[in-house]
Amino acid sequence: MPEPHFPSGRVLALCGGIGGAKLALGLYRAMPPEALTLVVNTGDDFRHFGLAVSPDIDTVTYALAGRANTQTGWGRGEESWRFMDAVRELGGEDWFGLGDTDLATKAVRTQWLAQGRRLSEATAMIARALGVGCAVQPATDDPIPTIVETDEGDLAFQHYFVRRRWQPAVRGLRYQGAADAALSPETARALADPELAAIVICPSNPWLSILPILAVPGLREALAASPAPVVAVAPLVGAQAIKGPLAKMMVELGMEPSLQNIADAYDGLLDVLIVDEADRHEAVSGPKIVAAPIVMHSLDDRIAVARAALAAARAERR
Ligand code: FO1
Repeated sequence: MPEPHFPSGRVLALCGGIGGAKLALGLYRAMPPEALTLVVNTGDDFRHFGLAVSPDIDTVTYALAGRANTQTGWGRGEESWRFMDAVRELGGEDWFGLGDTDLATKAVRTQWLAQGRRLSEATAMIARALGVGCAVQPATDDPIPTIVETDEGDLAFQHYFVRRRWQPAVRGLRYQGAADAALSPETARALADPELAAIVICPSNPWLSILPILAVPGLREALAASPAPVVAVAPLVGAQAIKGPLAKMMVELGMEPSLQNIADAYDGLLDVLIVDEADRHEAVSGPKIVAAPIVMHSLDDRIAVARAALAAARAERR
């Protein structure tokens, strides 16, 4: 009988972006969903056409619901684009793609927030409606918009990432409002849960997707104080970002795109860093290094990486 793949007890994972959503789905399929809590980045959130857009929350929710657009990684599959066609015809802003059914998610979230619900509540309602069986939640219900300081000036996150296709050179990042943000009750409870057996940091861009979460007062401290081991999966393979601007951004921030700089970005928080087999001989000081195949193309890849992360956490607990 093979050893169970998850530590008995609860698992809390931090994720954001498209790479993060891949491992989130792997975890969701590798363990009992009711034992999994996904804390998702909201630094990418913004208002567009007056709608409350929470891109990373929707990317993760759609991935777990089996409703994601597998080509782009964001938005819904089986999508139609009549709204965007009409926006273009009217001369409206068409740089951010809102599919017709994805638009419904943004619209109902906007209405529920306007009726006084917290982002956590709206997120849980959408996840439940789409049949997601695990907790999906922001770290805070307060806005923590990421500002990207570039050689073209300060840009709101989506203007940098989508409108300018992450071409401006990054000079710095600010997690605006994070210092005044309060942990959501749901996330505070999940972090304090004595049943917490593993904390997983998904292979997201640390600066864009994980550090905004860690900037919420009390979150980093709770992870450091938790008896549960902290296991991160590297977002770089062989010093190249698998998707998105990570390697480019690291160079612009004056860093070599190395696993050491990824480990250092987490500033002593990691017990284990899982790196790809290709990087098995990479010298990284700080966290314990575990090598495993971490590139995720198929669902089986996602589940295998999740199992590697959970097995690493289980081994660390002994
Ligand atoms: N990313 C893009 O590159 N282009 C888009 O038009 C786009 C639209 C979009 C709509 C809804 C949504 O939930 C996400 C969307 N994203 C789009 C992805 C999103 O901007 C990024 O994935 C995250 O903010 C960063 O990981």
